[in-house]
Amino acid sequence: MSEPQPIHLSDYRPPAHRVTRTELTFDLAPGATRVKARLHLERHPEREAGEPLWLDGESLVLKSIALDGQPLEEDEYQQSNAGLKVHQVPERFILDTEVEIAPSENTALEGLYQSGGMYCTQCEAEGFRRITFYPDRPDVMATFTTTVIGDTQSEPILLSNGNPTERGELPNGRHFATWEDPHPKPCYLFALVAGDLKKVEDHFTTMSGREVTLQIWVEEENLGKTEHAMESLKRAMRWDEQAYGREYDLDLFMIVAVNDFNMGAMENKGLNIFNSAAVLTHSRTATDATFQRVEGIVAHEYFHNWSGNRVTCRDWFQLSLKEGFTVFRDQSFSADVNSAPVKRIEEVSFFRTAQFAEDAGPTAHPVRPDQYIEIGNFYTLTIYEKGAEIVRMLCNLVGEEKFREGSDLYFSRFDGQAVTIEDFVSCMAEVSGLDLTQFMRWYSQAGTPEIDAFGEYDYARGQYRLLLRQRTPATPGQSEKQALHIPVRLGLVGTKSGSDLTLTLDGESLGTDAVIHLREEEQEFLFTDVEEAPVPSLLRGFSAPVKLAFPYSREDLAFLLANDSDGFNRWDAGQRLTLLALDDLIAAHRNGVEKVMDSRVVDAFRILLEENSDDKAVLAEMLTLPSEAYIAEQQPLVDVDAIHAAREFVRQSLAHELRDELLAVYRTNQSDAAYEPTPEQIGQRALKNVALSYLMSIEDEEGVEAAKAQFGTDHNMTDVRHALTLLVHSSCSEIADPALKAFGQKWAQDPLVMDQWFSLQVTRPQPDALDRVRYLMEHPAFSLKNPNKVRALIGAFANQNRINFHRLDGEGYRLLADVVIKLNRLNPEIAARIITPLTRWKRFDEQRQELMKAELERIAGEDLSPNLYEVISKALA
Ligand code: 0A1
Ligand code: ZN
Repeated sequence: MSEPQPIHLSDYRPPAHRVTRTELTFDLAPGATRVKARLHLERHPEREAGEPLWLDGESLVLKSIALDGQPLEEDEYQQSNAGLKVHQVPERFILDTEVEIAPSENTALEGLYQSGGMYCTQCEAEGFRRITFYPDRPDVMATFTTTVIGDTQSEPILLSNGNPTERGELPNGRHFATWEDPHPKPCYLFALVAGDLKKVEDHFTTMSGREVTLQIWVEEENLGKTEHAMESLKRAMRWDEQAYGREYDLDLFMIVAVNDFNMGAMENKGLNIFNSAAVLTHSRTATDATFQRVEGIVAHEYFHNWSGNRVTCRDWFQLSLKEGFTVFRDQSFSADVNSAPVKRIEEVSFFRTAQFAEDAGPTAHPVRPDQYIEIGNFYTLTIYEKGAEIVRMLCNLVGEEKFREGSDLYFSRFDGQAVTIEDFVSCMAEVSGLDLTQFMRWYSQAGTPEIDAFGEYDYARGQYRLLLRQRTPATPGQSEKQALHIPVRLGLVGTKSGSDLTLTLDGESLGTDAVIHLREEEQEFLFTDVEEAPVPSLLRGFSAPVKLAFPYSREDLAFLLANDSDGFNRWDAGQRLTLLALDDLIAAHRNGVEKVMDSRVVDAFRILLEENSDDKAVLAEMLTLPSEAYIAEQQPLVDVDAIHAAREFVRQSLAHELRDELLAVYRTNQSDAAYEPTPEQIGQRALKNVALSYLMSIEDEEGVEAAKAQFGTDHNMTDVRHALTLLVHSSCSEIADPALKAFGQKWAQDPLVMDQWFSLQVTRPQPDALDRVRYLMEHPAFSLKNPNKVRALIGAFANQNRINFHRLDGEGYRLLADVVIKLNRLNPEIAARIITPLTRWKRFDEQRQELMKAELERIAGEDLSPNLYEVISKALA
């Protein structure tokens, strides 16, 4: 392995020179695009005179370079594979360069590349250096003017950031368009798109009465799939005005859909570029989950216009400054426009499965890392989701009103600047008067804190004593951990009354639902005037991103499931109850003992099914068993087969015991109303489909008929896909095979539906799943060059088909490693992501550990990209 060197937060210095204005001209050609850059530069006031000029640049062929109009001699500058140094420069000057790049060769999808017939860019984090020589760092902010020259025929549409100022014809069938972005921005927010695109247009009037034109640009065949994104955009724009007082600041806002994209979407100023999977929807092609995801991502990217663009990051260690805050903003938006309790359940259930696993693995890192080799590896659940949880805690600590005051202060004080996480938190401290010094440890300390809680009720005194103990396990590079400031929201639910008791702490009445602050390693809270024995409802709403253990009995949990006033904790009580039953079954499976279903779980589920809850989405979540991945997170050593067997046993036992109730729920929630992605309809479909899943787990005759009919009715993709998945995952091949084939033929021309077709096949539990992966990798619709396809086929198999990926012959691991080795050359960013399940090898039994490690070592023998080098060396450390 070659050894790329890490970059450290503690080494930060402002750049020696800054760019105030950037003028770019692109002359597009697939294999030889010419980029001319005119940079208006000056010495940074905090740096001394006489320092050389450094410009980042990778894979660029330099054609010319001139300083203040004078071509530079060869000894006046020095070029390396990382960039270009000009030895002597004046205080203020203009630098002109021209380089050549090859978009058609760019399979990494960073910088300027081609996706299908169109050109597009991805510059975050460090892609701009693959376009031209530039100080490619977020603390250099300039205004941009961009001229794009392309073919009139193949690139009739030429887009960039800001407002269009000029366009015209050129000789040889060429034309040009010029764009001006008046807002100073770092180059990672630069974007260019050119191709044969069609648009859907709408308008938005801002709170101060300005008219903004909204455009969504897509390939012609996708014109019918933009409505939901447009509606989501308008809702997000209004919401940001109302919730944060933030108004849009250009006359034009554009979204472009591209098929080849490494992530979900990108917040480039005025020109958001989206993975087509994160923007296109239609009731016939997209599921409810996709509709909701699109709404959230459209909002996320739009919200970045303030949290990220107007106020940006000083350096990439501060990534969570924009991402954590913006995720919190998009979560709040989604909660406001949908059902808030179900949103919170979905978020937390995902977080506890995936982010906890990251925190427990070899790539665990703080929300603000202090070092990295490749920043592309840090677009993680920790930076995004844990970052959002920290902002949520801040909001709860200072209260909603002060939080708004703090964010107003942050946006006004730092508008147009590149700042740090301290700058953000200090605004919150300033407006609230709170001391957030200890709280800052959340940003610097990696790992998931664990709280052990114990409670004791004293009948005679009417007191409840709650003991909380915190510890954070060691993570790589951080063996010592300090106590965190953990806000624990709680209630005490009276076992007689079934309602929340008044909380009196240190003589002060806190109401029936309050937050206590755990700051020490161990702290005792004594509640007085507690009139009846309570069951504590702890960490309501998941008030802190921690694991909390309390010695609940199954009766306690069934009680909370029935009585807790906090919807989130009701759900969590159900999950905890099921997990206890699963623990017993996992042990039974291991010991070869007969499995017996816990009747308390059956009773609890029966009550849920019979109770006529009006929030069907929440009910659907309550009826959903913890995933295999989440169950695995709870185990000290993961036993893949036992977990699968135990979970299947619970599923089937519930289906047998509650067959009639499930069928009734399925039937009463059938509807032939026209599809709408409303929370009500989505909840109803979710509930009906959960019921159908149970029935199909035992291949109940009427269940199978229902699934077949639901597929055949072909009403909307949510129902069709769900039914098809259940059939393909069952043993009913005589129904599943023709259905699968028909579906594949019908949608052969729609790449986003084909992604679903791939995923649902390779997640089937049958032992032929791996052969199907290999077979489908040869399918004409599959390509290793398209990240969506890699995720749909390889990612789905490795992450969602645990029993087959972890086969004891090691074939699953081998398959993933083969793909990673190919992607190492094609697309290092995707290679370093898709490998994740292999890096978690230490969590498994010895035999699997050996097999996984052997594959990691095989990959390590390759000539590794920095991305993979960083991940593999951590995994093998
Ligand atoms: N800032 C984007 C995420 C993003 C990051 C990197 C990318 O390419 C390497 C693309 C997108 C967001 O938070 O949505
Ligand atoms: Zn973001």
